[in-house]
Amino acid sequence: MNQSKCRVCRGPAVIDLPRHNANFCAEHLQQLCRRQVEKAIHDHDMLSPDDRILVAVSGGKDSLAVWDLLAELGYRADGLYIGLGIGTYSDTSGQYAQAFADERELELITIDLRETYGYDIPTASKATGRVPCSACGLSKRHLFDRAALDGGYDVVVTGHNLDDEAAVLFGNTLRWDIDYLARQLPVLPAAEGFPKKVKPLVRLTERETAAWCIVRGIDYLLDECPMAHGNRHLAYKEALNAVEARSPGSKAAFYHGFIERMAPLLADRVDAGVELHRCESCGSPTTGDVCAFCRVVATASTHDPVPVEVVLNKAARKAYLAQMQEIS
Ligand code: Q46
Ligand code: ZN
Ligand code: ZN
Repeated sequence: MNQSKCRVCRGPAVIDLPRHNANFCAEHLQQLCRRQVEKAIHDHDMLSPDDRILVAVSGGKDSLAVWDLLAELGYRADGLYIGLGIGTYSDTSGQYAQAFADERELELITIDLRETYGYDIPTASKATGRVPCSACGLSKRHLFDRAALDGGYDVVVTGHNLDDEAAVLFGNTLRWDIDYLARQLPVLPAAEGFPKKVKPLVRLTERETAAWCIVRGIDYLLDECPMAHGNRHLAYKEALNAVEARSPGSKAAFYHGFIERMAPLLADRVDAGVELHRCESCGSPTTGDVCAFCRVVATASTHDPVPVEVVLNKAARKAYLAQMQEIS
């Protein structure tokens, strides 16, 4: 950006942040990001210095930024990457995750769905009739929970940022989905069979985490998952960005206002869950006899492999093929 000055040191700025009504140089952008993450951790009692942390790593900017920030702040954090088998997106994202871990000598655990469980996300979607993100979300949740409990980790960290959380909140509010709203918290405490889960980036926007990666020299996968194309979540983000452009700070006020003033009023809905028992097959908590993950494995692992293009909708397929052409 031309000639604008850092609010803190008056040196040349690298980014303007209208919601802070200020510009920042690379050093003071990092200071701002660190402080926002420390504040989120402190205000919501997310982490203790001795915690063993497992970071859900996708190879995108948010998961690498949160891993980098936690390591920098002195936390003991390992990563877990799950190979979802979503065409070239998965191949490339795995390489970014591994390169990041190798460069910083951090421990990255990798689970490949096809190697270990005999299926991938496109096949699971086709075989079970679930939309890809549903098969994917339940697989990831199960495997992160499992890996955290089996590996003796105290907490699972995800890289959800302010834009992600505000978009989900917007969707839940549009539908007045009270049960989802009640559970939309930056910390989910541990429960029988579930590890504690936290989101330390809830005070940073997507643009700020991308800027963190750039000034820290972190290479991350720019492409979105092809399955995300056209989903409602992106439409909510665009709508909130339009409001934010007119009125900087609205996104943060919307999300943090909810967490501070509205979420406490819904607290009694959080525990109003159903009774859980152990899955007959894997022992994880479930409402039925066999958990949803084991049912997906049983159905998808016996199905012929389905290429990613088959389960993309028309617009997503077009975008995916264009992206493949660019790569080759
Ligand atoms: S990876 Fe999986 Fe996301 Fe791709 S299939 Fe959907 S849920 S969009 S975070
Ligand atoms: Zn500065
Ligand atoms: Zn199970």
